[in-house]
Amino acid sequence: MDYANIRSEKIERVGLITLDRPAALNALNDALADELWHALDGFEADDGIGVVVITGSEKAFAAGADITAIADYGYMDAYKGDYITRNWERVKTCRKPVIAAVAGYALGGGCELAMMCDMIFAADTAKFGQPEIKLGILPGAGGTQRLPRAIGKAKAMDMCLSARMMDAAEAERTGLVARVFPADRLLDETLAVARGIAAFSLPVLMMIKESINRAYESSLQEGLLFERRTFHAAFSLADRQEGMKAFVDKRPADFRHE
Ligand code: DAK
Repeated sequence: MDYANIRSEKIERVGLITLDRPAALNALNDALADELWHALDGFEADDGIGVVVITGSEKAFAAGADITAIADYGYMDAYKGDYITRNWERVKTCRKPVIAAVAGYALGGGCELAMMCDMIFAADTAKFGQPEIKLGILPGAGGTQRLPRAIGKAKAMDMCLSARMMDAAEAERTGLVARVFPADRLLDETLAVARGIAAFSLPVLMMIKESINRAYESSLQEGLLFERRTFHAAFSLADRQEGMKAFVDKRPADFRHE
């Protein structure tokens, strides 16, 4: 597939996807969503990839859904066309870790896309917001659900009701963002972290991701049981033997992702 709205590349064991619609501040339309889906499918199927990074430009991660594309939508266009659900949410089902590297605007669907990722690294220029209220709609790709889980009810209400933006420092303080870097270092720093993570055992990374996500979907007891069973399963891995043997031998582990 030739991409017109994203760029996709492999950097060692990291799959890097760059949203690339600069004229519209990476506003998310169907074509971009289809390409993102395709690129994620490819990285998911590729044993040589351990982590995916999604980034945008210096000015915008993504300024939201493409408003010009949906301005004339009626209910039936959205409902029958299964708008958002049809092609936006592949990142949510990705089993490998996905990091959003956000500089500039992450608004509306852009903020929601970043929140679908497993963690967000931000440039000190990043601005997060759910300004849909200004357009006469509400967040529709998870904003009202993921934002309160990330930053609590009070701040989520404030952002969604008032349409105000949150800067990188506040986003880190409130837990929306995992790390903040100077804007000119964002991608290098993110890729360095991603490379480090990707060197660990892929099946264990996937188990950790699945276990942490369980914390949002189950009671503490059920989550702990899931974690324990998964932990037991990890003892079947060659990588588990290698990791412990390497520690005993006082050498770096050489994980084979099996
Ligand atoms: N859509 C389309 N074009 C956009 C855009 C967007 N979201 N954001 C920016 N652009 C375009 C601008 O129109 C402009 O194009 P030209 O005039 O040059 O042709 C170009 O990008 C540069 O933007 P500005 O000239 O406005 O740049 P500024 O630096 O002055 O301002 C800004 C940057 C990000 C503050 C401003 O562009 C802005 O406020 N943009 C809109 C942000 C926004 O409202 N985002 C939320 C979009 S609504 C649904 C589920 C989810 C959603 C919808 C439905 N269902 C389940 C049904 C999601 C909705 C949203 O995300």
